[in-house]
Amino acid sequence: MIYQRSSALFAEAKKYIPGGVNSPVRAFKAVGGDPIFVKEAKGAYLYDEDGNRLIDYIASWGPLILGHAYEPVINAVIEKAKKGTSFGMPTEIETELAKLAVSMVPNIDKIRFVNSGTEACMSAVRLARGFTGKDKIIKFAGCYHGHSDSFLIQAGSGAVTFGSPNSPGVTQGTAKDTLLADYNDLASVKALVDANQDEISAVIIEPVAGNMGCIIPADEFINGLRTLCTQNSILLIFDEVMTGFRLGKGGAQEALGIDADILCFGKVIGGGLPVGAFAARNEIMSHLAPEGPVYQAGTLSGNPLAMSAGLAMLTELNNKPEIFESLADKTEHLHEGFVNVLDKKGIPYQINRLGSMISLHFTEEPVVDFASSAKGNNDTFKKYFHGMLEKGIYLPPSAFESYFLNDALSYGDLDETIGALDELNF
Ligand code: KE4
Repeated sequence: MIYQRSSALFAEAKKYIPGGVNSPVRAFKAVGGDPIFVKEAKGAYLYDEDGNRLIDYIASWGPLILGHAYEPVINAVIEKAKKGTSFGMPTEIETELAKLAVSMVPNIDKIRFVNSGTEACMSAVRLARGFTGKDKIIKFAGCYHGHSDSFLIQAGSGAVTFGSPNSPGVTQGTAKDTLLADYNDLASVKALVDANQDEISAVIIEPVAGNMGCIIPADEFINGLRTLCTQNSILLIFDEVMTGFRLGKGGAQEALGIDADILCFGKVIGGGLPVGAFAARNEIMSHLAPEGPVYQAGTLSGNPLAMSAGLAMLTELNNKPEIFESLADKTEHLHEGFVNVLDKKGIPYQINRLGSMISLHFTEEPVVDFASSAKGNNDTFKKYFHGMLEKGIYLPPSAFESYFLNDALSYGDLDETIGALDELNF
């Protein structure tokens, strides 16, 4: 594969944009080398600036669950754009998407749209603090809820690459209200609850983690967490920015059988345009301005173009729930193919998978939390990432990410991916 034009574009970008990217994880810092600049995409394929065709396993980090340039989404955006792009006034399509989302997701009566997953999670925490009157939150090492100050405490995803548990710029005043527990370790949560009686407003969690690779919660952990929160009047916030509308219509709540108090969304809900959202039952959402005192706002929140993409996407998923089964079957096929190849190669590995989320870790021990995820051999991961890229397979450029399959992937694409792994010499 030739990447000359991508490298030239990267050099030019670095003159005007910090690190040449608008989001750090795109910069290949975790795997080395220059990032690939994409020219266009269709279905399961990316076409980069050097004319290479790449089979895509990140789907823009999750949103493009039906593949790139999905006709119903594209047509909806084009038609809406002809009538204007933004008004700063309420529009009917916001209500249409809100009604659809509320009908698909358990335990929510109302939803507020914002412009990113970060905004959704940041606003959900403010709402929880406003509703409970308590300041502290618990998050989990390795979970990533966006780049709001309260969350950049041992965050996952790109924040891990920079090895900065607390990003500079996050004040001690902020950090003190964020308590840190370990994923799949209920005792670590209980210890914090006992030590901070009546001070904790919420626990925020990725119900299926995707920012330390994919990690599935143990039944006793996630059920115990729900019980602990209920017993201590602590709101349970499910950050479903990744899992929402990906694991199924009802996301992780449905997949795990757990009722959350506040839900955060992003990615799929916007169909590839900038949409985040947070949602809850009326008792909680009635505290949000202008109905209640908890302030939150946004110039482009509910933007008609973004709403049209999200409405087209969620309508497809709502009308064709078989898509979720198709995605899960394809992901299982990839998993099985990887197992057959990697067992033959005799290298230590773990694969975690739920629905269309999957990750490969080069380590002996099961990956159940941030510490065990961080034990993965990153040198092996780098060889894997670049070796697969050379064969036209585009994977997340970090071991601390989940793959996101899209339903445009064919079984031929999956077998080509498995074959590429088989040809790698680690
Ligand atoms: P955004 O602000 O990037 O839309 O969403 C933040 C966020 C919140 N919660 C979860 C569970 C998330 O995974 C994310 C964002 N995910 C990363 C990928 N791990 C986005 C990629 C990037 O940072 O460029």
